[in-house]
Amino acid sequence: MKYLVVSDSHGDRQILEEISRQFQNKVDLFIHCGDSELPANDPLFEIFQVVGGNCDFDAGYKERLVLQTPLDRIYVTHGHLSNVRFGLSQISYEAAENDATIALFGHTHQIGCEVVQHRLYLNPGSISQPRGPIQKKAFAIIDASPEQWTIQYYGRDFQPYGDLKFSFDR
Ligand SMILES: [Mn+2]
Repeated sequence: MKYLVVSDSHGDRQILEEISRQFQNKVDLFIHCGDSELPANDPLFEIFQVVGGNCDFDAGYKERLVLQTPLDRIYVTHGHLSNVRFGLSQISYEAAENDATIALFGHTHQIGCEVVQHRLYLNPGSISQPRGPIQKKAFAIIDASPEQWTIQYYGRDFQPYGDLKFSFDR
């Protein structure tokens, strides 16, 4: 199963539209981790499962989502409510409470993924305003199998970044 994850587009609606068009029928799930700065009833969110971020003021957004797939239970939150700037301890409690195999978040605009105690934590970075040591505008696709997660980060040209591919055993 493939899950496409994007975050922190900050008003850049067009790239979300392009991503959804480019990857329709190629992934099983589109997820936006917040700070889209779009209205919560934007038609794009019939495609993307979305949460609200600290820059989303529309009351129609949920703060957290739990998505069930045949292989995973995916916890999604923007991250500001889980203090992800200060590490993953709080989000790990929330993910554990929800029996999640994957925790997705954004907020820091920094690309990152790791597996701790059989749970994948992933930040797709920002598709518009990257920060931190890896200055690349990015989104991620998680390819989930029963044994592994393989993560590939992509750029705005829909091409994979050769140096941003990761594989983890479950
Ligand atoms: Mn943001």
